[in-house]
Amino acid sequence: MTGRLVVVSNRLPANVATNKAGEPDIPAGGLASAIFSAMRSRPGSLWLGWNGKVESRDRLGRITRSSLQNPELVGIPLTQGEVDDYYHGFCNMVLWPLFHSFQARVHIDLKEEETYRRVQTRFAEKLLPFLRPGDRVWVHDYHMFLLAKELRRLGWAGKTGFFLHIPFPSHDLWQLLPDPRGFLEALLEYDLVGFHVQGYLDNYVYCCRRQLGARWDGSLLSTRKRVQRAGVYPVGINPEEFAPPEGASAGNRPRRGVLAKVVRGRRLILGVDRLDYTKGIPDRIRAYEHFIREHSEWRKKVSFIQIAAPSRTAAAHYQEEKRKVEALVGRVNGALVGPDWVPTYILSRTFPRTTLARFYREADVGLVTPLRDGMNLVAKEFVAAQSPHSPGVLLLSRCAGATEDLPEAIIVNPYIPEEVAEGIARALSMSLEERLERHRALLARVRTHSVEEWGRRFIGDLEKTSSSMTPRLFSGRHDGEFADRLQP
Ligand code: ADQ
Repeated sequence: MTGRLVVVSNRLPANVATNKAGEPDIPAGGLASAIFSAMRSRPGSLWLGWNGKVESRDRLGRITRSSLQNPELVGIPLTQGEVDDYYHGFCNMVLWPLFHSFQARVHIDLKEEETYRRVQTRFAEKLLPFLRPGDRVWVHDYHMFLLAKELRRLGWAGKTGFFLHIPFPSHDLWQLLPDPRGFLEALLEYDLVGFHVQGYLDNYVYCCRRQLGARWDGSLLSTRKRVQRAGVYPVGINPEEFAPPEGASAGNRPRRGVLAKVVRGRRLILGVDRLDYTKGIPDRIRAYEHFIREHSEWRKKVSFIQIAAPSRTAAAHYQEEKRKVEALVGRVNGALVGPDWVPTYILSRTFPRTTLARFYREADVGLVTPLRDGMNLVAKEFVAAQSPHSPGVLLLSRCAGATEDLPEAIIVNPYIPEEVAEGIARALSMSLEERLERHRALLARVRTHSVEEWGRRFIGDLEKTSSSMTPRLFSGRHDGEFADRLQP
């Protein structure tokens, strides 16, 4: 492999410590570890993002640089106004709801869009002096649509890729952006763009055809000015991290774990999500209530535990969602509760990944029913954690990208409580033979589409993009050329 890998995301990974050898000792799992491992094979790599610090305008030059060498973490501060307008504003009030098809939640403020643009200009200016010819830049997610355009404007001609972690919306929704055409032109400045599933790629290609008259040959998008590669890269997990321990009981599902004690040995339905309106937790609770009412044979024999990790807690919609979920759990429990039986529990906290893996293993049913989700890694973690001798059953929303990857789950429409309720009943009474058959197929897919494979394929395809795809008037030839123009 040639060149360093330079990753850019809105936030730097938090709490990265170093081990004795001075290498990053990051918490296992997730995208951060996949990206770190891709960087390790490229000495001198770096990762740039917001370091979580808020500074006044005259102190924005205060970049933080980690003592880590591979990768070095380069942290950029934001002003309070930028946090409000760029992050809480345009990202969380426009892009997040719009791309998840929650049109009625979109609130567009042109001042916030302006700040979104300005933040990316500054990210590009801060990044440029660090770049060397031969570097590969990999930009992540909707916070950074415009970064390649800004880098190109400053003279960067190197290979630059973009991966979108959330759905790409249909054209009907895309055109509600303040500058739909300009945003697509900016996205075309990347040499490679990647999506979780074919449907998002199809939406992107259609938007480019419709707005820019682009042509598509199945892997390359072309306009008069640009040629870009675009593809599908389903993000995965590290299955080893969630796998049951060697020699795990070959018999029944674990009945003595923490959650089994909570539900007093009853059958267990489990939901695990960040608390966000896209995850559909209230709809899920209502569907569970419907299930209990329609299937009285399961009364007192099953309980539902929803683990809801706090997330974006400063946002008003988080507070609203939290109130809604707690009120609903109270109402459902009040209506259904019987002596010695609590139908629903909500645990509002985060857990270490090893604990989550044990929780998944204890559950008879994994209830993963987001109203919209780019991929959904919980579904894959649930599959990886199951005992191969007596696996639990995954119930998965057809509105999650993961459905394309995990078709052997019970697939349900999360907007139809009756359908989710019937799915729960089916999952709880599924024969061991069918559970084993479905689980074998699901696990094979989770193993094949691992997070390592995701990183390898994306970087491999970025390498394949040709520099002739990015004809430039200016292209940097040595370190100093960029560094002279802008100081870090
Ligand atoms: P998220 O919206 O965060 O990610 P998801 O893919 O489900 O959604 O990942 C959530 C992660 O948080 C999982 O790894 C899960 O284990 C962890 N988590 C959830 N609850 C937790 C808890 N209580 N304690 C500890 N950990 C918890 C975005 C997109 C997704 C896409 C990913 C990756 O919205 O659609 O799958 O990026 O691209």
